[in-house]
Amino acid sequence: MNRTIFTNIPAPIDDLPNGWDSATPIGNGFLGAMIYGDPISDVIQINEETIWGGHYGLDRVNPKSKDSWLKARELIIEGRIKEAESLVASDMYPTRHDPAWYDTAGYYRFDHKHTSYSDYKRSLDLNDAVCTVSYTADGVAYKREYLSSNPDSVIAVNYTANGERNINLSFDMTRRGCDNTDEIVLCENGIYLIATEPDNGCRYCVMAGTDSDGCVIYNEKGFEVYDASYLTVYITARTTHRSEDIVAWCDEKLAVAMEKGYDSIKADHIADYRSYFDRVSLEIEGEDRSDVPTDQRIGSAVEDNALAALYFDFARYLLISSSRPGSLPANLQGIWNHHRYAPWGGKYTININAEMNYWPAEVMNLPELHMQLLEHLKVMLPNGRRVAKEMYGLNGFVAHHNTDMFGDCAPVDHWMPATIWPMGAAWILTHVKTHFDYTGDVEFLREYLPIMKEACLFFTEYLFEYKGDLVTGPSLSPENTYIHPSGEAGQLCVGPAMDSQILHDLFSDTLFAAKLLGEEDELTAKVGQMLPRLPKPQIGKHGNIMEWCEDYEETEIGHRHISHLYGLYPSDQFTYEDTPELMKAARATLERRLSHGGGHTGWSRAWIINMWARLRDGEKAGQNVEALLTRSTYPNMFDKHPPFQIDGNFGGAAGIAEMLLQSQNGNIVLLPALPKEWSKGSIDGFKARGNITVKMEWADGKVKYAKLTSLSGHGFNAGVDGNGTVVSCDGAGIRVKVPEGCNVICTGNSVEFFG
Ligand code: FUC
Repeated sequence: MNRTIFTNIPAPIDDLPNGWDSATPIGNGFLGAMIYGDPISDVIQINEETIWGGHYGLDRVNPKSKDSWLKARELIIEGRIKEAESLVASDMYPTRHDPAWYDTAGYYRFDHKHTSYSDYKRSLDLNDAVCTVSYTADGVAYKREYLSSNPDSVIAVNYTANGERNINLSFDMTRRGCDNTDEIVLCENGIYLIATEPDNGCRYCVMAGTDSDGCVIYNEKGFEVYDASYLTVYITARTTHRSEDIVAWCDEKLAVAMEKGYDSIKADHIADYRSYFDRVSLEIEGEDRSDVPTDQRIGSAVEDNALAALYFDFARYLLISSSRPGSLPANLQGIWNHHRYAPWGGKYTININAEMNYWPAEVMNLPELHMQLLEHLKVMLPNGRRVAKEMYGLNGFVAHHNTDMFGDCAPVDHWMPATIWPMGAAWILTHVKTHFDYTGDVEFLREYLPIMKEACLFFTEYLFEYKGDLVTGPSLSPENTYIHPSGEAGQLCVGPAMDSQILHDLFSDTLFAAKLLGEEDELTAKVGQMLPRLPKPQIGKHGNIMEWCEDYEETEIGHRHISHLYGLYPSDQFTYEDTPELMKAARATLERRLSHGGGHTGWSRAWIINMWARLRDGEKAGQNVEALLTRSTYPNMFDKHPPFQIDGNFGGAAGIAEMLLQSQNGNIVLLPALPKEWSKGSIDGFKARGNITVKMEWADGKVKYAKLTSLSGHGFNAGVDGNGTVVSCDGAGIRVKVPEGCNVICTGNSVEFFG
C-alpha cells in the first residue's frame, strides 16, 4: 500500500528555524532529526531525548504550603476567591518556576557544490521509515536517504549519484543557534562535539563519521568529501544522563556502523520498524490523490479520505519513532524540537497532552510503546511522595499538571489557571487499566497496583466533605475560568467535574485490580466506601455537563479544554445504555463549546473528534477530522497547536480509530461513527479491549466482512436474546454488537461476520 508523504520543495533554510514545520521527521525513539533536504545546503536538525536544560531534581515545594492549603480551601468555600488566590500565590506556588526543559542538539549542515537543481522530490515512506531526497543537478541524478536506526543507534545519511564520482560536499559541525561552549574534536572514527548544559552540568556528545569511496579530508570543523560515488555519514549522540563515557559510547556505535555498512543497517532498520508498523492497516476509499504533494493536500478543503488514513499511519510512524522500550515517553514535541527552550519547556503536560499522546497506542496494536508513559510513573513516584508530604502533610503519591524527564511532581509554575491541580498522577494511572483491558496482562497489573494504591492513599487523606460529597480542593478545572456569583472571575475551586471523574476511574480501577489479584486491604476498603460518595456529573442551565460543582458562567465559552467531558472520552462513564441524559448533556456541552470557537488548538480538535465518535455522530466526527487536517496541520503533517505539538497527531489518530471501532464498557462496536464520505474501506490488526484483534471490510457504510480473534484464546459464542443475535466472548468479558444484516460464524477463538 502506498503510504508516502512527499513534497516537491525543500524546507526553506534562508532564515532558520523557519521551514522547520515543512521538514521531515525521522527518529528511533531516542535520536531524532528533521530533514530539510535542500540540495545545495542540506540542513539537519538533531535531537537526543535526554538533552535537557535548566535545573534538575530541585525541591521546589513551597514550605508554607503545608500550613496554608487548608486555609485556601476554606477561603474558596466561603467565596473569597481573590483572597484564596493571594494565599495560593504566596504559600503554594513553587519556590522555583519551570525548572527543566527540553533542548536541541542543534542544526548541522552539508554544503554541496551545486548552483542549481531541478526535478526535486522529498518523501517519507511510512512503510519503511526512510526519508528520500532526489533531484538533478548539472545533468546528474542525485539521491539521498536518511534514517534513524534503533538497532544500530545511529542516524545514517546516504548520498548516491549516477555517473562517476559526482559527490562533493563539505560538512560543518559548528552549530547554529547553540551556545559557544562547544568543543569540536577529531577522533578515530570521525569528528565530534562536546557541549555542556549551562545550569546543570549535563554533557553531551554528537559524533559524525563517514564511509565513502571518495577522498574525505577532515578539518577542525568537519570534513570535505571529493569525487565520491557514494557517501554515508553516520551520526549519533549521547548524554551523561545515559552514559558515563559519552565519547566512547558514540565511538563504538560509529565503529560498528562503519563495519556493518549502510545496506545492512538499512535492512535491519526496516525489519525492526516493520515489526511494529506492519501490525495494522487502514484504508478508506476515495479519490486517488496520491500524485498530489502531501503539503498541497493538507490545508485544502477537498474531501480526501486517503489523507485521513495517511494521518493515522503517520501517527503510528511518530509513536514508533519517538517511544521505544527504554526511551522516555514522547514529550510535547515527541522528540523533535529545534528550540533551546522548547515551547512549554517541551515537558509532559499531564492535564491532557501527555495522556493524549498515548490514546491510540493500544488500538494501533503498539501496547509495548504505551509502557513508556507508564514506566515514567516509577520515576515520578518518589518525588510525588515527597510532594504529598511536604506540600500537603499527607501520605501517598500526588503530581500536579506537569512533569519532566526527572519526574518532577510539584506545581510547575506560577500560573493560576493550571498549576494547583493535584490530579496528574491519577490521570496517568487510569492508563494502567486501559493497558490491562487491551492486553489482559495480569503480571503488569500486579506491578502497577501498588502505585495505584499510593495515589489512592493520597486522596483518601486529601478529599473532604462538601455538600454531602467528597471533593478535591484547592483545585481547578484545567485551565478554564468561571465567574463567581459575586462577579469575580476565578479558577480556584473545590470539586471540579474532571477531578471527580478521574477519581471515579482511579478508585474503581484500583478496586478492580485489588480484587482480581487478591490484594484487598484496609486501604481498598476505605476506597470502596469513598467511591460512591464522589460527586456525580450534574446537568446545568444550558443543558450541559457542569464543569464546576456550582453552575457558574465561564469567561471563555469556547475554551480549548473540555475537561468535564473526560467521562465521555477518554473515560467511559457516560453511555447511551446507562446514562442517556449525560450523553445528551455531553452533546450540548460540545455544541456550545464549538459554537463559541472551540477546537482552535490541534489537540483540542483531536479530543473533539474522539468525543463525537463516542456520541456516535459520524458526520460531526468527520467534519472535525477535516478541520484538523485543513486548519491544524503543518505542511509536514505535524500537528499545529500552534506551535507544533505532537498530541494532536496522536489524539487525531485515536479519534479516527474511535470512529471505526469502539470497545469500551465491555462492548465491541464496529463502525460506531462512520461519516458518509468514508463509505468504503478496511482495517486489519486493530486491537479491541479483551485482547482481541479486528479485521473488517465495509462498503456502502455497512460491514461486509469482519473477523475478531481473541489473542488470549477465549472462545466466542453466538446466542439469541430479545434483541436478536448476541455474540459474547465470556473469557474476555466482552460482548460484540452484531453488525446490521450480518450472519455470524463462531470458530474456536474467532468470530466472523458476513454482511
Ligand atoms: C496546556 C494547554 C495548552 C498547551 C499546553 C502545553 O496547558 O492548555 O494549550 O497545549 O498545555
